[in-house]
Amino acid sequence: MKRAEAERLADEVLLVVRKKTGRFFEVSGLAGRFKTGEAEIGQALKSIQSWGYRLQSGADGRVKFVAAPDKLTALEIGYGLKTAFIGKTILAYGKVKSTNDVARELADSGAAEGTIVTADEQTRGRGRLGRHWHSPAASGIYVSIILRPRFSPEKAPGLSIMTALALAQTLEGYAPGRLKIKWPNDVLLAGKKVAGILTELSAERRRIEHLIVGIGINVNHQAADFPESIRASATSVRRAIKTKVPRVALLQKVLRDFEKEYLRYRKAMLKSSHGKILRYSSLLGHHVKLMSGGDVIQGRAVDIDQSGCLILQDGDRRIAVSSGEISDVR
Ligand code: BTX
Repeated sequence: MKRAEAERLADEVLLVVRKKTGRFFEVSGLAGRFKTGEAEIGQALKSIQSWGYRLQSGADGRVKFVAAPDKLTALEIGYGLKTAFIGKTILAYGKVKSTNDVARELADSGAAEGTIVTADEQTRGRGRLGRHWHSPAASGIYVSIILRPRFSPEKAPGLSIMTALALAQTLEGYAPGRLKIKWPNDVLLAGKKVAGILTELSAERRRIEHLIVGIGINVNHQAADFPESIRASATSVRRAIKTKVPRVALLQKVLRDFEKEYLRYRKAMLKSSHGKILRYSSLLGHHVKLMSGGDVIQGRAVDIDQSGCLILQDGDRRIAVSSGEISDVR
């Protein structure tokens, strides 16, 4: 049997045995079902185990599926993913420089809306303004989502806060009541940064070519996994709830919540999510100082409008800021 054929057989055997987790299958029965020999099925079962799946062999050549590995492979992420179009195509890598860079190349060569790129580790994970996003192996989620919305480029900035809202809602299921959104693109857990968002736009005149939404989530990091420089300001889900969290299931929920919010955003921007955003926002009511397009702006944060702008009140003046770097909050 050729290698590709053997792999396909292993894929199919895996699908059959995992559908009935806990039930024993006769190897001879599987051979009959796939019209092949028992030796080939034995080989397929070995391959499946080498991928990290746990199988249990019983008496008389029977075998049952026990558990899947918590590995960010395309097969695992796609298995049972309940989305309409986000993650219908999945490219899952072990190690890349930046998933946003891979996604941009794919988008430039025509990848469909909803295509996602994930990595177990990033060597040059990027934050905003050329900053670094610490992305160690086997502990975080690093995913980039390709979007091709039909709205105009001015509506793009609000997608960061929309994504932050989706992430806050997902993580709320793990650490109820402890999530906040810090405009424009941070998600805080117990007051520390647990996730970041990097949205990159490619547009021509009045039309969006594509948008890449890059999401980094600290999932199972221990304190020592963070470099000294961010140890006090960063956290992970595991640090906050003292339990290791399966990354595949978390990513599937993220993709689902992201899709829900994105569909709302396409219809009416943040109109129907406005109340939730205000509830999660960490800045409202505070005096905020920020840098935006070379200017220093300050005032009391009073709202986040339907396009994702932060609204500051400075005396009689109301200032809408579409993007910026917060330097002080009081
Ligand atoms: P940001 O510019 O808001 O945040 C970057 C800053 O956050 C850094 O300067 C550092 O102080 C701090 N930081 C770095 N790494 C971490 C971390 N793991 N946890 C908490 N704080 C950290 C945020 O930019 C946007 C991050 C997006 C990352 C995703 S991962 C998938 C995709 N690919 C890629 O290269 N970037 C995105």
